[in-house]
Amino acid sequence: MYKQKRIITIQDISCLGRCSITVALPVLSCAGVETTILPTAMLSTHTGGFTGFTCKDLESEIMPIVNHWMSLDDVHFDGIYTGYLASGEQIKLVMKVFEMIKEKNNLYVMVDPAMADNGKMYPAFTDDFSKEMKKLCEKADVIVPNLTEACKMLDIEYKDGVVTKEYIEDILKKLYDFGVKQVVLTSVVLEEGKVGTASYDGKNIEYYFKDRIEGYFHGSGDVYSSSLLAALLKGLSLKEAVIVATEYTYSAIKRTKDEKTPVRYGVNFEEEIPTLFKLLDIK
Ligand code: PXL
Repeated sequence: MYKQKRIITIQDISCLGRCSITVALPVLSCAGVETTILPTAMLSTHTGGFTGFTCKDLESEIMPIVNHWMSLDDVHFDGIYTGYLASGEQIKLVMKVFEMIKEKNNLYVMVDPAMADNGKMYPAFTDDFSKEMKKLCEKADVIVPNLTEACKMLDIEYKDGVVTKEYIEDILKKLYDFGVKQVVLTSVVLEEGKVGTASYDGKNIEYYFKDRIEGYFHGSGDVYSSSLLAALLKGLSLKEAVIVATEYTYSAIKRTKDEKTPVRYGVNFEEEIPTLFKLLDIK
């Protein structure tokens, strides 16, 4: 019998600017996944490309919310997906949440260590935050770092531009040694003008590339991770799920670029949802 999957996504609510929960919820819902939210903070906008944003930390709500869920004897969760987390303290709490929920459920855990890009940490973080994020990644089944996040967690040099397969495959193996089952490394450039993903499941390394679209597109990492998880929960292989996530994210970025809207408001993933349906074979 078909049983609908129910997951929990743990990340902030950035009210304006299409990222984190405001991306994960619609994308996963479109894929038929029931998406429970555990908001860790509420911001007026995300922290990239805006100044003067507000931020209300919701850390004190996390345990009461999870304790309530755990008191319900007929609730079941299939997975947890974490994205942007606001502090090292929040990461520690999230690790506790993993333990509590894992006790009762056979969970699939995805960690997107959303904290850095283009060689730099996001404005709210120092390099030390990546040490905490590494510990969270060690508790995951699948991790989705970009190249910058991988280098920060591994404390190795970030190389901009074209890199070698040796450099990428060494990183993939070191990330796999965190104890995860699947690694999906994004922002990989092996030749000029192309950007893509390298993935590793302990057996095979796969690559998937698209033409680079010039520009920096806020929230595109969240579109990627959410659609990747949607595809994995539908039972697609890692290789197939990477194709779904890459093609969907590419289509949203392309549309945004063509529309010339200010990129800090995120990518137009909404009007590309029919593309996601086609990729996931949803009628
Ligand atoms: O995943 C991107 C993201 C999510 N949430 C907040 C952010 C960012 C990126 O800057 O600032 C609050």
